[in-house]
Amino acid sequence: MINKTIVKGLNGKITVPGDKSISHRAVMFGALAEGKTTIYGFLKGEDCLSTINCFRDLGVQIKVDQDKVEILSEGISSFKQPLSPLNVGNSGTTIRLLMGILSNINFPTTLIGDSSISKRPMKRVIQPLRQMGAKIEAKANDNLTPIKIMGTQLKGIDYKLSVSSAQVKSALLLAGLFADGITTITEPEKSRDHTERMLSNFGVEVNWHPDSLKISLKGKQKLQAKTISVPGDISSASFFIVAATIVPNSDIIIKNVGLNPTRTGLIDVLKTMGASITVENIQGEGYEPYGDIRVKSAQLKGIVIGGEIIPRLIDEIPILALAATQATGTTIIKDAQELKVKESNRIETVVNELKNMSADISSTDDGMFIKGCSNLKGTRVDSHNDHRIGMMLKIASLVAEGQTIVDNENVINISYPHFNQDLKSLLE
Ligand code: SPQ
Repeated sequence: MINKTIVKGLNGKITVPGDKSISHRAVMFGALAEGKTTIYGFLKGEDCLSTINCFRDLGVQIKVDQDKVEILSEGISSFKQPLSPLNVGNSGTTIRLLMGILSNINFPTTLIGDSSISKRPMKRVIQPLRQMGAKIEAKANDNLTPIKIMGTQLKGIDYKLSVSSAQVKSALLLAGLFADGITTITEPEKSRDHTERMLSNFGVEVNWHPDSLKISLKGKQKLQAKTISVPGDISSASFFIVAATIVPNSDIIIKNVGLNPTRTGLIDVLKTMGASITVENIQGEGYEPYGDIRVKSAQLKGIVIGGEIIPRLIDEIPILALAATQATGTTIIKDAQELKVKESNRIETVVNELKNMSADISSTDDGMFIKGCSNLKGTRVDSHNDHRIGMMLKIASLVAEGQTIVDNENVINISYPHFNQDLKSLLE
């Protein structure tokens, strides 16, 4: 519970936990490679631990230490048939990327998850995998969990995605990696490219360029085990970037944040809205760039957000909506229909919960309208078991009059187990 009257500004330095998308991929690629892969900066959030558990169930040796994760594997051919269904918990990334990997394996598997996963669409992955020859069955007209995969030898395809999705793209690239022939994927807009970058890092030949919408690779390639350092998650940092912007008298530094250009849309948009954000000490060019982000309080102004930038900030829209409630003028978020199929329907949950706090916000079919300079009021709100909604509401409580209680806030452990400690340290 936080009371606005006692919030004097956010000050100090924090280091956010490792990037969730990169942590998942590091475990998967380490399991697919031959030899020992060591991962530093791994995110020990519930989603990434689900990925580890699935690969352990497939017989891969994975050791989780205080500062690193070690994976010992002899590659995909050494995977063993699991004794029970693989449980991905709440993680869309785990289930979709695993579908690509498991379609090539010579034994059957079943994938299940929690109640949120059981509502998320899987047809977008199943359809192209079937075109590659995969034998997959799913509930509700091939769309919902449980997913049953028979396992067979796939063949490469040339496939144009109808929605921009890093998970679909990655699932197909991982399937193509062990298929016969060449797999080529074209996206309508550029989604996050961690898979492409990490494939190159593990020694796979990928025909890819950071500015291109087309990626292709030849099948039957081997991955070489690696040491990987995971930068801080910009999606986790975004909650504090917005908090320091909208809470007066704030000045914070967030260290070692991933700055992959496919993920930095929030910084671009907030700067256009008038935020005071500077990025310093940029390192790691070529692989996954990272640096320190300094944020000071600033008055924002409303803008229109849509088009090709949406995939570059899709997970940051809940916190961006909160920022817009404190901006002057109106903010329109459009072209963001994908929000409806995340851990919750994020158009509905953002609009309803911010409305509960007296924001002037309404939903549209592909986004939301937000009238700014709202005096938010503390009340009882709900995360809807969506980690990003839970964190957005905790930050909303900093600028709301009176007390805010966030129900089901434990879901924050999905991606940011120390969120409350980091927030407290910046408020002290
Ligand atoms: O893994 P999950 O549950 O899908 O997580 C989310 C999130 O907010 O943490 C989405 F709800 O992030 C996705 C993201 O939206 C992670 C991801 C990835 O690692 O490949 C890609 C994005 O989804 P998409 O639509 O591009 O496939």
